[in-house]
This record gives sequence, structure tokens and C-alpha cells, in this order.
Amino acid sequence: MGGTTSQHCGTTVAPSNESARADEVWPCEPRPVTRVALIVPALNEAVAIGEVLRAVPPNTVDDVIVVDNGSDDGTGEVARALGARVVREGRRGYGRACLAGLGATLGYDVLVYLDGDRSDDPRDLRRVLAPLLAGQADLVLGSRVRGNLLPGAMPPHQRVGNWVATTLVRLLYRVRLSDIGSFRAIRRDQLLALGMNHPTYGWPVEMVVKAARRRYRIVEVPITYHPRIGVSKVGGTLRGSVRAGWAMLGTIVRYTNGA
Ligand SMILES: Nc1nc2c(ncn2[C@@H]2O[C@H](COP(=O)(O)OP(=O)(O)OP(=O)(O)O)[C@@H](O)[C@H]2O)c(=O)[nH]1
Ligand SMILES: [Mg+2]
Repeated sequence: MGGTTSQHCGTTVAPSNESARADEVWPCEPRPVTRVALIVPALNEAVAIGEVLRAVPPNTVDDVIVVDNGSDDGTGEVARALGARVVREGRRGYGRACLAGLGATLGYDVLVYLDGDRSDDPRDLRRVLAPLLAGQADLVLGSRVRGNLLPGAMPPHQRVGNWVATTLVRLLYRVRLSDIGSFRAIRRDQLLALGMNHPTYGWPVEMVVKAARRRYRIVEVPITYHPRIGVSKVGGTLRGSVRAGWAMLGTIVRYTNGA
């Protein structure tokens, strides 16, 4: 950990090159320091979370927060043992977990979310953060469709649901996207301004449509998507898929009227 660094103003620094004097004091100009927190919502992902955390490249984020959404398989303990900060959210729901993660990020500038089942690849973190840190985007979305969708990672019905959701977003909000997944980065203040409140699977699309309404610059970057480790709770089950699809479509329609 320990990502983007700053020069501390007013401090005496050792010269980094021939021309600098040994007693040179850096001027107290405000320097932008971008502090990045990674948030990983996790419900019963003990078999996957270790691999997720170990795959986070060094110096990409300043803090790793695992939101343990009431797991009973020791997910939180595994995450803590690997150095993550574990936040508990007892009420189930993907959106509630994401919101609890947001609540634990005071002092951070940029937040990046990815799933705890190892389907998202933390080795894509730099790629997802890059447009945001370069000031070229307000919301960066990892696109599995434009990226490397590994065999078995996304069942056919999930692809169809994704196509329906992205088509509706294009027609209703005039934003052209290839995918609405969960790996994304956004400035913390801009996320707070959205007033996120979907408790479950509507959260990812809520962020997208609210950002679109506010004219945030939304940029997609290709990412790799693996088959999840462990048992599928949503995409691989009919019940989970229907509930997730319903929450997504309801959320897309809901905010067309500015609710
Ligand atoms: N399903 C579900 N996932 C949660 C919840 N809280 C946190 N999560 C985590 O949110 C991430 C995404 O959930 P997943 O279950 O992987 O959802 P999915 O990717 O749509 O579907 P599957 O991977 O097929 O289960 C995972 O890291 C979960 O552990 C919750 O209440 N329900
Ligand atoms: Mg998953």
C-alpha cells in the first residue's frame, strides 16, 4: 500500500540531483495528493478473498477496505490477517455493503470498487484508476465486454441482461456503454454528491445513471473478468439473476424522472 506520494512543504530535503542544495526547503505550495481507497464488498468469500487481496499490486492504493456483509465463513478474519481494514455491515445487500465502505473512507479522494469473489482482477487497478487520476474522467467503469471475458465468467443470461441494461441507459440517458459491472473508480466527493441509496443490486447502475444525469465524464476501460471462485450467489442462479435484473432495470427507469 502507500500509493501516490507528496512532497512535504516546509521540510528540509536531501538533494535529489546535482543542482539542488542540501539545505533546500520546499516551498509551501499546495500540492495535490490523491489518496485512493479500495473497497471490496464481500459476503462469504473466504475461499476467494485471500487471492483478491494478494493480487492488489503494490503502491496502487493507500487503503484496502473489505466490507464484510455478515459473513459466517470467516471472510473478515481472512481479510484482516492479510492486512485489510475490515468494516462490518450486518444488513445484507450489495448496495448496503458499498455504502458502508464509502462511510469508512473519510480522508480519501478516490474510491475504487471491485468484487471479492476474484471475478474482477485487481491487476487491472492501475488501468481503472488511470483516467481518473489523469483528470480525464469523473467515473471510470471497467468493461468486461470490451476486455477479456474468460470462458465461463459470465453466463449467457447475464450477457443478455447486460445488453438490455446498457441499451436502456443509452436510450434514456444518452450514454453509450458496453457493460455495467462492479469494478469502477470515482472521486469520493462526486460519489457523495450522487446521494447513493440502492440497498442491493441496483447500486452499480444507480451510480451510472445518476452520474449521467449530472453530466459526469464516464469512461470505460477494458478489464479481465474471471469465473468467480466459490459458489455463485447471483449470476449463476435463476432467482439471483431475476432479482438482480429487476433491481437494475427498475433503477434505470426510476431516475429518468429525476427521482
Ligand atoms: N450477492 C451478494 N453479494 C454481496 C452482498 N454483500 C456483499 N456482496 C459481495 O458483492 C460482490 C458481488 O456479489 P456476487 O455474489 O459476486 O454477485 P455477482 O457477481 O453478480 O454473481 P455471482 O458471482 O454469480 O454470485 C461479491 O464480492 C459479494 O461477496 C450481498 O448481500 N449479496
Ligand atoms: Mg461475482
